[in-house]
Amino acid sequence: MAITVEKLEIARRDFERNDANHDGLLTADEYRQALKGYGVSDNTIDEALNELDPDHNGEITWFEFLVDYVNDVLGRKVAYLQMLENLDKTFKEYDTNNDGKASAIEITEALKNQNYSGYDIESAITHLTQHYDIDEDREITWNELFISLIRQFEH
Ligand SMILES: [Ca+2]
Ligand SMILES: [Ca+2]
Ligand SMILES: [Ca+2]
Ligand SMILES: [Ca+2]
Repeated sequence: MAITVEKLEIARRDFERNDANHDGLLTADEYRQALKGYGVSDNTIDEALNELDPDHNGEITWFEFLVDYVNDVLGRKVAYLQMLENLDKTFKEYDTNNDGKASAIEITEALKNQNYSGYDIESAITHLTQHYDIDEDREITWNELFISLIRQFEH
């Protein structure tokens, strides 16, 4: 099974639905309450929490949730936290207006600011959009970048 933008959006909605106080973090209690509503046993919930919260601080971040979700879907350990954090950092360098999308213009600006000295910027943009812009709208979203990264490990 492959990871798609749609699947990531569904996972995000699951996360947000379980996050009862909408603070962007899933506490163990919030998760427990949500799963109890589905009749899941305490043991199963404990096991799930163990995997979802690898640093055992009682809070599940979106990244922790996503790592677990992706590895579950793929059936092996492909995603890990450090990977998501690095990707997030890179993405933010490109998405300068912070709207969740890196446009061709933003990428051009970012490359110029980095004194990009590889092949010319236009081919760099073409390369980036060919590899990461899944829906070909000339903007790269965080999800598109993430999926592209994961795909390298799917084969
Ligand atoms: Ca919460
Ligand atoms: Ca945690
Ligand atoms: Ca942007
Ligand atoms: Ca796109």
